[in-house]
Amino acid sequence: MSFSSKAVFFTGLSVLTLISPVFAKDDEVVIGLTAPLTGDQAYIGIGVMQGAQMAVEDANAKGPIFGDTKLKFEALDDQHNPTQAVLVANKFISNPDTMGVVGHFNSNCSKAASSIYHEGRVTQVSPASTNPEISRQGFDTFFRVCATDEVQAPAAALFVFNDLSFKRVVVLDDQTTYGRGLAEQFKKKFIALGGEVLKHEGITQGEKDFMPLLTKVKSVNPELVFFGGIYPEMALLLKQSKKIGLNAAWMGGDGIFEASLASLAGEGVADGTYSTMLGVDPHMVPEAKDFVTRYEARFGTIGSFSTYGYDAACVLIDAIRRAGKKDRQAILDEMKKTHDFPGILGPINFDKKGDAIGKSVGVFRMENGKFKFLKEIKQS
Ligand code: ABU
Repeated sequence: MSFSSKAVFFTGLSVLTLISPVFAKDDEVVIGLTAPLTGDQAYIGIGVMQGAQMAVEDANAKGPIFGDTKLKFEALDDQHNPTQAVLVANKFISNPDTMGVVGHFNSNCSKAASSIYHEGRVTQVSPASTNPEISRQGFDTFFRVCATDEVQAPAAALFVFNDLSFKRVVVLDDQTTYGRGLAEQFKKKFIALGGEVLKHEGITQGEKDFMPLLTKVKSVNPELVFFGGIYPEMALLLKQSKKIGLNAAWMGGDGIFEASLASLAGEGVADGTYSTMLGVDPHMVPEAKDFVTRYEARFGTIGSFSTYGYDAACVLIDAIRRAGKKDRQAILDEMKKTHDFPGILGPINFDKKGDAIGKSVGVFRMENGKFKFLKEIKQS
């Protein structure tokens, strides 16, 4: 490992870099990973991290990525906070060894940080940020391996209206980029189908007492409550709705699709909850079997986004391998040429905005504390 003075990077925009310039290591390419690794969303973030980490280890087990160069995995916590996400992105781009980043998990973090990766010409691959606005910002460094909420939310509305035959719903959201966007898209499609939205209210992430809100929800007697948000708040909503005797069904998107929802809500409370997820159960996918088996032997039950972390890292590593050199622009150029990359969740292709093409949505129902697959709705 040697230090190369020619490879000292000064972005001019990163205070971190100006204070402490970082020297490139000739034999190392860093793949960054960022997600919420502490706090109330850590269950899901750590699952993503472990998936991406396994992709890097699998690649290194095959030998150098090119020449004598090996991959190094570096994980940073964005705390699902957009301000922290920008700091993390600046830290990654100021390291001249960083050639790509898997992240962020949360759409508000991906949206805030994507201009930083663009400025540093670092390829960003989100495993999970589903808000459609992120890729409309026009940053050519942004990619994602998941469907967007323009696919997920209408699929949820179709399921509620046609399969469950519910026509009267309440919509709640956590007022984040993801939660609000998902709720709005769900509402739009549900109304277009002929359904009635009795109420649409916002909550705040971190809030603990939803009793006054749920009392209002109960007063309009909905058949179902749709929540655009993440599992910690969903668990409290379920728990408190049971307490006040709100008998509506509940549904959310991929943000609530986390095994710990059951334990956080309390025994049996989350049973019957519907959720969409960005694909089918990975245990059903033959191409994912080897990864799932190895993951579960090492870390325990697979996280809901671990396969996405793995696929996001693998498609990035493939671009680095094809570029054959430590050059951010060359890697980005290769990333744009990705064609039918064999991801464990199916072929990966990107449109011009960096959005994944052809990804489906799965619908699940929690039974005995586990999400059980019900049906797949394909992207049209
Ligand atoms: N899509 C799941 C939750 C993460 C986000 O998009 O904010």
